[in-house]
Amino acid sequence: MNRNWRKGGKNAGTFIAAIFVILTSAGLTHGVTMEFGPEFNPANNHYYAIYSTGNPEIFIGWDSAKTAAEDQGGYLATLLTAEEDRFVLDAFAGAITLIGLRAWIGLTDVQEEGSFKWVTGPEGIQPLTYNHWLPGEPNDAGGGEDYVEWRNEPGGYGTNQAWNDVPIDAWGISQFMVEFDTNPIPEPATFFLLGFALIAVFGGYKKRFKR
Ligand SMILES: [Ca+2]
Ligand SMILES: [Ca+2]
Ligand SMILES: [Ca+2]
Repeated sequence: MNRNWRKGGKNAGTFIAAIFVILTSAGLTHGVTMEFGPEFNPANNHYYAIYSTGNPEIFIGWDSAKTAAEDQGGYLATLLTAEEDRFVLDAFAGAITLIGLRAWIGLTDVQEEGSFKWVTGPEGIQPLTYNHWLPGEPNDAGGGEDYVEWRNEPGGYGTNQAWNDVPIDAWGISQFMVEFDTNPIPEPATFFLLGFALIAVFGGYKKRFKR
């Protein structure tokens, strides 16, 4: 009896954990959602998506965005080459035209002022070899701009579609760009297997009441 109870408890724990995995993979536990994408880049087999807080009035800091990107299984995008930069501009051109985008990317000069580095990708810390700054940027305005936004607002500041350094908790940024090495949307087959596993676990959980 005691043993059966323990078995049931363990199965219940597995069941709850499985639900948590589903919620996590759906991005529901962090208050952020995928707004655009994922877009596949055949040049490097990576995927790119714009995530947001879901409300342009609710901002997110660079460090929180970095954590949220990792929680989604990716990282703040690293636009290492002109080709990669061009890809995301083309991929999100529709969204830019529609609403404009201000999204964090994985670039910072927090360790050494003026020396910007990509710090988030699987390639490890990368010095800046290609750049796409807005005219006059990076300007370290007020001496406290160490993190970079990918800023594209047609008709506004950012018409040139490029980068700008801003403070870590910059006012007005509710989006971030996430890069993935594999497709962040599970294939239907994965959902099927997960559902099958849930039924099996739940079946085991119910069984103990019959004994
Ligand atoms: Ca990259
Ligand atoms: Ca700076
Ligand atoms: Ca700036």
